[in-house]
Amino acid sequence: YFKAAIFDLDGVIADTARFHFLAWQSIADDEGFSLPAVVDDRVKGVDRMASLNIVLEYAGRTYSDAEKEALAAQKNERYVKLIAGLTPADLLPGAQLLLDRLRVDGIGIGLASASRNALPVLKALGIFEHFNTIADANYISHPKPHPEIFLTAADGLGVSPADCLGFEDAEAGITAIKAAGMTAVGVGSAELLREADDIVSDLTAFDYDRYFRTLI
Ligand code: B16
Ligand code: MG
Repeated sequence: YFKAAIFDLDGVIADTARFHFLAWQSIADDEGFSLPAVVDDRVKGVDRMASLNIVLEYAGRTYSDAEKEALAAQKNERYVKLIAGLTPADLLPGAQLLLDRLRVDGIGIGLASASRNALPVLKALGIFEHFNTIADANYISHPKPHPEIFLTAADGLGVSPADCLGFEDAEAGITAIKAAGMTAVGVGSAELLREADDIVSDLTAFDYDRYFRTLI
């Protein structure tokens, strides 16, 4: 049995990936180019500046560092506006029940999110109190697929990586979990998340008793 669960945020717990994509699309619109749908998957789990670099591949010209800083800031302003209306209804299916069960069973709960907006998102969704430790992009230096963010969360929980189960919707995230020496549950497309040890379409399909000991 595992002693801790470490979650990615966007696309695993929170239905926010669509807002990231919308914000990038509006930046592309302003700049006069369009984004193919595949960008939605390409920016999943990828930090803000690296996401911008992916977006600008479709721009047809190069941008200076100063221009990039300005566009990244603009995208974030728009994203922050889009998430201002988040409520517990924006939790993804199965997330609330899983977090509640883990808490009741005394399993450590950690967050490993590339988003610098993770804290306000958790608070708006009403699940901030469930987390025993939070590792987000504000506190780490190597983005996913580097294992640092998952190792930081395990450290915060005081649990060794081998006893942690990681949940991710992004390929880079699964790679990070595996590189950290943890077991990976992919949430979403089996095609994209091939490296995962287990794959579920969403958290309602997660087989709790296979991984965690139920106390009551
Ligand atoms: P921010 P996760 C990631 O969060 C998103 O999947 C990714 O699309 C986004 O660019 C990144 O956070 C940075 O977000 O601009 O808010 O810092 O999936 O790792 O929880
Ligand atoms: Mg994600």
